[in-house]
Amino acid sequence: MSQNNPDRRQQEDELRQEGRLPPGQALTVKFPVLHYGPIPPFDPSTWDFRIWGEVEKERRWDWEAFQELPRTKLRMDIHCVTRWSKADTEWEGVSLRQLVDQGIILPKPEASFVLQHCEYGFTTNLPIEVALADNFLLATHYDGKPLTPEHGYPLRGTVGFIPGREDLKTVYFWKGGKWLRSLEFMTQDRLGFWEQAGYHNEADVWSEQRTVR
Ligand SMILES: Nc1nc2c(c(=O)[nH]1)N[C@H]1C(S)=C(S)[C@@H](COP(=O)(O)O)O[C@H]1N2
Ligand SMILES: [Mo]
Repeated sequence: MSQNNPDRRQQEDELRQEGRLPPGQALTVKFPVLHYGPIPPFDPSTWDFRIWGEVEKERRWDWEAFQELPRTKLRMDIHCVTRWSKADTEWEGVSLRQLVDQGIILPKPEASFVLQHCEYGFTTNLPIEVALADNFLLATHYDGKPLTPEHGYPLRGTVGFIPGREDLKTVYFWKGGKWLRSLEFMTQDRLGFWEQAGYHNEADVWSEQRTVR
């Protein structure tokens, strides 16, 4: 579909009228792929997911055990700093909030930031209150199907805007790490990969916190 097709324009106008299109963004009906470096292979026999750092007890799940964690569905609008937005994206996976609520993860009281660690050393950081909000998910599925390799299979962080939830901070989509392998809870903030490259640490979509230079 071309970016100028009339359906897309109409959807974009509707979204804007509903107050769901942040400044400087355009609606896309595609799902662009954006990342640095190659797509990592997945081997379920060696894959694991870990929680570590400022937690009462570090946790580790292999691929099989990870499937047993409580699951959640989440519908959001996602906003990429490169100015495309995608409405009503459907995700499924594990809610960090729920893992904490159920005592499966116990952050220490002094834990204030969460760093997503991905394959090949990619990282991205969030304040703990953003990582524990309803609009952040450890996603295994998109649109009812397992993630495709280029979108982060088997696991990625995902973050976006839930219509009506203006109370939640909404950050650009780069704050969702593809090929996610662990979460490090931290007392101090540490910049992730794109944040070190000059992307804005806060990344609020409504105030266009895109870059710092
Ligand atoms: N591991 C990894 N995750 C990443 C990135 C990356 O370079 N490596 N780029 C981020 C950026 S800049 C964006 S915009 C989104 C894009 O996700 P998509 O390719 O599924 O659209 O992934 C984010 N997650
Ligand atoms: Mo991006």
